[in-house]
Amino acid sequence: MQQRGRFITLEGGEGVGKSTNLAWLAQWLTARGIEVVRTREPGGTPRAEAMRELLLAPQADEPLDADAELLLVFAARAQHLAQCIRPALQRGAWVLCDRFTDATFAYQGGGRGIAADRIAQLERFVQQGLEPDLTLLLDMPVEAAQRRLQGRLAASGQARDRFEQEHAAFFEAVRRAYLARASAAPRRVAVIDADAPLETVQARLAACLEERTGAWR
Ligand code: Z5A
Repeated sequence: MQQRGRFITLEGGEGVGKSTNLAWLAQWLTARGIEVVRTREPGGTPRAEAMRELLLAPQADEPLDADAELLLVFAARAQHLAQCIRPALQRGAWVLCDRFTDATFAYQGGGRGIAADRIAQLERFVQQGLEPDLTLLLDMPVEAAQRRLQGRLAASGQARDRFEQEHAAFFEAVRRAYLARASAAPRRVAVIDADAPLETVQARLAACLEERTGAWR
């Protein structure tokens, strides 16, 4: 019988290097003969990407209610799970996802102040027990990550999205919530110090993957 693929998520605040390292991780796994599906949240399918637009677009004349934001995140996740993640895992591919439900506990929980048990109810309802096999949490001080993000925004000419417009206290709360999730689930979540040159971060990721995935293959 075909073995279910593995589900790996990459997490962290903005600017910590998730997108940069996701591409590198996909190459690392592909070079080891693994079929990899790269995806992201919110998004990952055309309909879920449309929900992402609703979540990220700044709209000063009508603030997005925190509960509506939470439900939209999980609506996009339900679609992503049904159309992309579950089918890929079932055929034996490994799914590499830029953010997943830890981001909801960090942003909607830590950042917006929604109680963790309300988020956990939706997690059970939508995921039906599916959770990542491994989560790589890229962690670094908020101020340093913001400098990186500013560099990227200046180079691309992109405007800040609705989350990127938040204040430092919001991002500090997000970081604390992420670290609390890691402490509560150390077997699933590996914290990677991302405040270092890219080659150093990638060496840390490779060492962690060797150790954690060695037993799976
Ligand atoms: N959100 C939510 O609220 N609830 C949820 O459940 C989920 C998401 C799933 C969109 O996510 C928003 O959705 C997000 C939370 C919310 N909020 N925000 N903001 P996103 O993942 O698309 O957005 P993001 O976090 O802003 O991602 P990002 O800006 O693309 O950051 P990143 O991927 O972590 O960083 P990067 O683009 O790879 O790197 C940033 C820059 O630093 C870039 O110029 C790199 O070349 C550079 N870089 C990367 N690594 C290094 C090192 N090691 N040294 C030096 N420079 C580096």
